[in-house]
Amino acid sequence: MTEVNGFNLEKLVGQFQIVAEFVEGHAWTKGHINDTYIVTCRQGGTPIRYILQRINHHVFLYPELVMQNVKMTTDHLRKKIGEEDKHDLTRRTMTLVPTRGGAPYYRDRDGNYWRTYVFIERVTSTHVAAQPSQAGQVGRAFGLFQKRLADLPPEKVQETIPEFHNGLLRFEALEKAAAEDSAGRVAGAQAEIDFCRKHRGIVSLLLDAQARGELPLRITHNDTKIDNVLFDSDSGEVVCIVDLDTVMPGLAHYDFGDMMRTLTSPADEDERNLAKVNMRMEYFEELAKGYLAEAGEFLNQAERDHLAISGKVITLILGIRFLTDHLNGDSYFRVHREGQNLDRARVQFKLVESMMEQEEAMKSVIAALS
Ligand code: GN1
Ligand code: MG
Repeated sequence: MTEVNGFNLEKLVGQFQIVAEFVEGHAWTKGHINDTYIVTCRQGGTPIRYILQRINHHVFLYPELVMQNVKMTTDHLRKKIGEEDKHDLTRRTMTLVPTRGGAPYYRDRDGNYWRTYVFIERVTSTHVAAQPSQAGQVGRAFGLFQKRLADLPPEKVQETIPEFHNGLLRFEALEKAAAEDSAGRVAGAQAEIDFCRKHRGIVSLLLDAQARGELPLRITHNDTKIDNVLFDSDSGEVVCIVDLDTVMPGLAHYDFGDMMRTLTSPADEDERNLAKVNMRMEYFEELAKGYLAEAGEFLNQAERDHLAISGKVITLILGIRFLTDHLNGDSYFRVHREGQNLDRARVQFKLVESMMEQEEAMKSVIAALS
């Protein structure tokens, strides 16, 4: 199709430095925030695919800054990865296609921000780890990601969504949504709201340690769910880390915690059968081993000591965010059915419980690896 969701994809890709004829494009609907299209063009008789994305400028209020970060991060990673091995560079890093004028994004007449990436071929993605070794691979990949970005001057990386992982502010937003009850959903979510209130102390554990000066700011990915990792279709090895929109100064724990959330649970983020949701220790062990194999080189002792609790912090914060959005009438996270954000929140809360039950064992795993 040329026209999708009212956007002329042929005209849009024509804004970028693509020397090829447009063949077709279609929507890819998995992300919760941006609109993504897969576009096929033909160059010299060979089909070539691109990712065309419309940045959600209600979530990312300064898309220019997001793109400045993405450009700097991808350039830096390409240089680093290329120094090790030049083979397949446009598969192992995200590659932006500039506009005809050389900019990293195109702004249309309605004020939408568009960008184009080289499509990475022969890869698969998933939202649940298939075996513990896959959790280990992803842990290692994000450890390496942080390590490769460690020499990027933090002050040059913009905080594109300020206070993104500030659990206290997220909690306040939940209380506000509960008080307003704008969508009339509070009565149906009372148990979940109570859960958040009961565990309120968890959301500030990392902030407190940071305030005590124990946890330094690093450049982090901030959205390390397994969905954001591409695996080679043949070998199953990690090929590339994607979704660099939230690369910002942050705590290493934001990345590790979100990996715990998505790599240790056997269930989808919106699974309705909560009996399926739990933190699996053998996945955690491999994840920790893989991550520390790279990040162990730069983490300080306090950072290591807080790894085991980072999962419950990040998972609770995300649960609070899903619940808040449910109460607000689903204005932030895209939903495909009614109640999906409440289901997502419930999964997170079940995982938090499972992580709390196994906390001592997780701490022992980390201690043994340090
Ligand atoms: C959102 O859009 P996507 O899927 O990359 C969200 C993350 C959440 C994630 C949960 C900018 O990411 O923070 O962890 O959903 N991104 C933003 O699946 O809010
Ligand atoms: Mg994201």
